[in-house]
Amino acid sequence: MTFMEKALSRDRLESIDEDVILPRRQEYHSSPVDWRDEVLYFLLVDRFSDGQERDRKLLDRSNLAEARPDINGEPWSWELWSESGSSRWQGGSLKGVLSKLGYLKDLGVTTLWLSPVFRQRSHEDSYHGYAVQDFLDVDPRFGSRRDLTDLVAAAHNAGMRIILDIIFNHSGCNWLYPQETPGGIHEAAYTKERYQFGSWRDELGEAAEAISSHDDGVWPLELQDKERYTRAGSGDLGAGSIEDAWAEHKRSDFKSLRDFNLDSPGLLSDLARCYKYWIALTDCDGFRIDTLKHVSFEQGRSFCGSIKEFAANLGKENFFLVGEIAGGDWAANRYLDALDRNLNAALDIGEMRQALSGVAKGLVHPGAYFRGFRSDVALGSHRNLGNQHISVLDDHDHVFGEKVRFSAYAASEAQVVAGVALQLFSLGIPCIYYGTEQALAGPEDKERGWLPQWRRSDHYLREAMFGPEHPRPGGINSLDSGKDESLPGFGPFGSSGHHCFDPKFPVYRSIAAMAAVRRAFPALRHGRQYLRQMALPDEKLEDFDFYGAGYETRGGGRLDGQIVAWSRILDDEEILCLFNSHGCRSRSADVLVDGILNRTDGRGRMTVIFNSAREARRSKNRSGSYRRGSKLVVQRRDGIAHVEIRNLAASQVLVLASHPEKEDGEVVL
Ligand SMILES: [Ca+2]
Repeated sequence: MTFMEKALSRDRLESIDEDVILPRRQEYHSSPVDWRDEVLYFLLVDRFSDGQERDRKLLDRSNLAEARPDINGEPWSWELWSESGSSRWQGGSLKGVLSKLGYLKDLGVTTLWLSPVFRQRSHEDSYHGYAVQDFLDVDPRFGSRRDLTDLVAAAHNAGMRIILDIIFNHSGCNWLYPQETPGGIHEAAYTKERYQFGSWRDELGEAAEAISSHDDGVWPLELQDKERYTRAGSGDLGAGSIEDAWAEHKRSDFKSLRDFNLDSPGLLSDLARCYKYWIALTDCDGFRIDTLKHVSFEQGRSFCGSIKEFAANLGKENFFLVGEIAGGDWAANRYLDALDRNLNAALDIGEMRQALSGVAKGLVHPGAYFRGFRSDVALGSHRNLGNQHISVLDDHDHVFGEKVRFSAYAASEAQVVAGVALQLFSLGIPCIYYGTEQALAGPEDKERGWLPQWRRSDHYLREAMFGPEHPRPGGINSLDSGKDESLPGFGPFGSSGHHCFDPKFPVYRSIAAMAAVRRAFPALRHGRQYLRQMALPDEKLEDFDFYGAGYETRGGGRLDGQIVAWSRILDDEEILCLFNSHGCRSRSADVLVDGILNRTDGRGRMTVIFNSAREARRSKNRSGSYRRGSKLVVQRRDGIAHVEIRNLAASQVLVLASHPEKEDGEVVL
């Protein structure tokens, strides 16, 4: 019997010391050689799929009214839709994710990052999964441990990988502070000292005399030691220096989630052992580590090093550890330095996410994004390797900026494609947030202004893509199989009962085509990166500006959405990527290319290997040219090698390669 079969044949595990027996000399799925070859996709398990889409219609975006049914005999209510999304489990599951592997593979995704799957408190609506009650079990609302191992096995069979989202900074709100504690029993006021322990919570969240069932308190047993919690209450999660192991942001509870006192003897290795169990059980390929900024460098290094060694000993030499480090690029940089090789990468959730978004929309200077790769700025030297950062256009938190998806204020679907192009073709490991490929955007424009907490609440980033008719019941009844018929499901664009998995949708098709280009050309994954100078057609060539002269002052000092161009160079191959960052006007430019790699005697050519206007089903292709496989002459004037780009449609993406042909002259793709 394999370790997995033996482990699954056991009932739930109660003790790390007694029950967690780890395997040796078993066969495990090996790691990728280089994570830059992967395309990540992050999904919230509760909000992605329940596997029942065949019983629902595909959402018709031209007739959303049809997808807004009466609720209990009353007309559709936006308030109820919003309430459903903010506070209820919608019913997505691990089996649902498994049912969508084909959809994801065809999109070009190679690695799925799942939101945390571990057991949550029974009575709480923590559908996001970050409030763990049992670190050794899967939440029954998501499925079983068997469902998780089935999912990883199926993903591996399909040539895909799975990253689990883990938390070792805190547990769920599994106990209460004593009555009369300043600030209250749930979120006590922060203290530099330590509060007394109050009481464990029972299955309904009330104070319990003792832990007498699986639903009470916290599991496994080792975490029931009261000394293992910091017990400092809930403070400012940004306060203090990240260098200071005892800073307020490190000692504080994460709002109501209970901070672990990682200095407590044996705790760090117990938590590491829990997560080693999940590697051994599921054969997963990496971890995304939540709230890393809230543990000290030393604790982070120790935990990550221990996980890395364990995985390596199972034959997973390159087990991926990516940190969520709030506090901006500078903080992420410090953790990458301090944890060294024990941490592979950081998520670009700070300034870079906003820069990526702004550049794709033509709202900020392209330097805002591309400067982030320079070695003299925070994270620059790490980014220049491309394997230590994960580019993010949207995620479930948006810790910086408004809590609104990129698509919500995009000028068009083509602009969403341009945003993802910037992710897929620039340095780093791209991570697509679920629903981006369907241009999910929260509610439609005319309803946004008045909706409760619009722009401020993260639930508008978290639509249930599978379009449930109703959410689960609230509180402990969420464990039942029933639905709460008094609320609509939190479907996309303010809908319920209609799903949004459309492989014919233009954005989906364009991303799939771009991912294929990324796969075919190593330079797009491993190449050096250079932002390209350009001149507008009516400018002199000596006006070539590092980021395009047209950016600076046209339109009365405002940015004017010009072409953004950058090259990826690997050995003697140059790939020029460009897009028109203007949301509604066409643009032209002369774009500099490498004058040594490309012949400039009139015989040098660059070949179109991708054109988004050709990929999108309904596009009018106003540029009329740049057919895939067509060639542009590399010109030289006043000593400057360049290609002429004319009439690129709004948000149109173009990729040119210097050597796309095989030996027989046939162009790849
Ligand atoms: Ca902490």
